[in-house]
Amino acid sequence: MMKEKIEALRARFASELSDAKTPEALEALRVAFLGKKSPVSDLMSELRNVPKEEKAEAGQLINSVKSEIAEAIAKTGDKLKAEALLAEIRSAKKYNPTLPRRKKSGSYHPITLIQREVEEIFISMGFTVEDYPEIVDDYHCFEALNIPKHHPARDMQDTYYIENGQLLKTHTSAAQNHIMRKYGAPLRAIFPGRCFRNEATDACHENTFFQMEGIMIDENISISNLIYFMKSMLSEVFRRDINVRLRPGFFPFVEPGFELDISCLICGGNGCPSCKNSGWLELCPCGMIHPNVLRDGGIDTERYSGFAFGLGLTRLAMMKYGIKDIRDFNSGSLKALSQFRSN
Ligand code: FA5
Repeated sequence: MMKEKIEALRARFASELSDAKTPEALEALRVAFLGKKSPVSDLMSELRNVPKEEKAEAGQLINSVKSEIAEAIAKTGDKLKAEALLAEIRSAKKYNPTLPRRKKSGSYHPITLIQREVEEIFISMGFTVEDYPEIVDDYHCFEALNIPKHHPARDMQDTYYIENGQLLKTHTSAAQNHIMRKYGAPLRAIFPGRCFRNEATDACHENTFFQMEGIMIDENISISNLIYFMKSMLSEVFRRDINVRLRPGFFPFVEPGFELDISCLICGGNGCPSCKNSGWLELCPCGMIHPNVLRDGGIDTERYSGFAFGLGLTRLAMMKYGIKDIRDFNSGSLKALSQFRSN
């Protein structure tokens, strides 16, 4: 009788165990089969009524089913824990050794920053921003600027020629003719660009540097307009009083022509390598556009006149950011360049 009850208990436990799929269900099963009021405890109580000669065997059977149940519950508990761990690992984000560990943002080059700043200033004064190639022809770089072949003014810009007769733009003035022809008069435009000259480099001379050209053509344009725009630009860029001087300068494409220098902000005007010990830095030659240049650009010189300037953008960045040596700009040194704003 006892044997049959134990077999029935085994069968019931086996069936209910197979339904226990979670740790909570398993714990409930343990309490139901091994707790104080359970089939096992009932069997223990019934042992009292078993005849004496069968008691020992019946007791062993009850104990062995009790340990079987306890063992099965422990084993199933371990299995459920292992399955839960596996599910957690599978649902976790996959490790990818090729992904960058930390997002590192770059920074803008100081030339980009100064260029954008000056562009904003001129845009607010009604100028458009134009682009022009770095490889140009002789006509645009020189002849259209009143610098014919064999003119001594060509010696001022030691030029890199390429085999097909074209050349690397020595100054942004090379775009003047193209832009005059593109828009006609009246016209207000700036055109920044990289320039190349075969120069011996020092603290304020590079073989590759940036300029920003500007032209304004309209009726009744005079030197006063030129001085007004130059002053406005410099006071916006530096946002403080700086010493400026205007002196006569020769460029075949302007008449009259000027050199606009600023007092060196690296040494306060006392003289240092950045200003070749003069205390002044040549920053922005300018002048009234020569009638020959206007005519070549298709502009009616009876009606219109204009001014042009060629701002040394790299030198302006030196002064603005206190960079003592112009060669730092092209150094590619992340240590130096990453000090500038990243947005
Ligand atoms: C010119 O290039 C003229 N096209 C400027 C101009 C435009 C004059 C319109 C009149 C009217 P210049 O060679 O001086 O001029 O150069 C202009 C500016 O570019 C200089 O004042 C200087 O700030 C900068 N610059 C010239 N050469 C270098 C160089 N090697 N390294 C760095 N900056 C330079």
